[in-house]
Amino acid sequence: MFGLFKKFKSGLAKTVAAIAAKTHGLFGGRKIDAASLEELEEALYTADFGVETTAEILKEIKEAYRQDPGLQGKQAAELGAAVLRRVLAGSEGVLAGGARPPGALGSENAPGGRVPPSNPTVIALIGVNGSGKTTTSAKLGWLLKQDGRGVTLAACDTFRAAAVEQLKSWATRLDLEIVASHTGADSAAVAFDAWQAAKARHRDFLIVDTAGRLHTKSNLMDELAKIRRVLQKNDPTAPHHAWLVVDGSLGSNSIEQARVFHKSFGLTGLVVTKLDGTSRGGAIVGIWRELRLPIYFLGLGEQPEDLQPFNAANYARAVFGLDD
Ligand SMILES: Nc1nc2c(ncn2[C@@H]2O[C@H](COP(=O)(O)OP(=O)(O)OP(=O)(O)O)[C@@H](O)[C@H]2O)c(=O)[nH]1
Ligand SMILES: [Mg+2]
Repeated sequence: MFGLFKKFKSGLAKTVAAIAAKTHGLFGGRKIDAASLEELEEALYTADFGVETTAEILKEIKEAYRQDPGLQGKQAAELGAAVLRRVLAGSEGVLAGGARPPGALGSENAPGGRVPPSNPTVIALIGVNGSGKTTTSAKLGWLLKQDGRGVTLAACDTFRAAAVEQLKSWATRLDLEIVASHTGADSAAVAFDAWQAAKARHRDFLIVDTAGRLHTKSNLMDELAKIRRVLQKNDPTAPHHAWLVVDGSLGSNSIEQARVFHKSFGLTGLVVTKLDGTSRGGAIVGIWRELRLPIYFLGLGEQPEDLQPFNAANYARAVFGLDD
């Protein structure tokens, strides 16, 4: 599960166009000057990198330019990418969990020498309506399966008509195991049953899709708390991950959402989706700076393989149009 550089570059193409093509591309043809610096500054603002990060990038490049008036565009892009990496230090979520390696204690009893996990690692995906929870559940299940992990999906959006069908059709398409009930069923009961099924089948991960909800609606936030309580009847440490799925094109709006969800539910990380559809992919940096919640995955398109583990170096180099 490595962040594929080419995916970052193509998925972030609109942001790359705003930063790299307008600035690095332009720099490529000529050396740094006052006009190109101004263009870079404007492009960074427009792409939602935020005041602080933009200032830090400009400061570094201006300093290098002062010392070397022959500074080339590519060198400036390298400096910008290095600043982003520094700012994003610690922002990469690492998904642990799953089966113990063959040869570990008890492995002789396991099929194929693979040690079943004592309990599934539970990932709950939450967020406002339409942020990408259901598609992320499916894509994540597929990604983990590609990585050799056993996965069960829990269709806990029993609220929206057709939500269960949506996840079921993804599960069929990607050949994923799913536990679902009907629209209107108790979502916490589905979570409970899905956990039991995942446990009985020795699955490594249980991915819980939940209904979209406004963070301001307390009754719906209570439903999330109930899902948590019920999961904890099975495993007091569940859910091991509670990720807010945020639409990356919403910029600073998502920061406010995340704050409220974090306060009422206790988030452990983020998935930022729809970055392929926006030229404001710099928002990730602001989100990290403000919230300090690790970013686990980025949604860089609609296909299963477009969900990529967040990799700060890939991200930083991609947006500045550099090679990996
Ligand atoms: N281009 C693009 N589209 C995405 C991405 N992630 C999700 N989408 C699309 O966004 C739309 C909403 O996605 P869902 O997964 O249904 O969102 P949700 O959060 O489950 O929505 P509710 O259950 O209604 O709250 C769908 O059309 C997805 O295909 C992404 O990374 N890139
Ligand atoms: Mg959904």
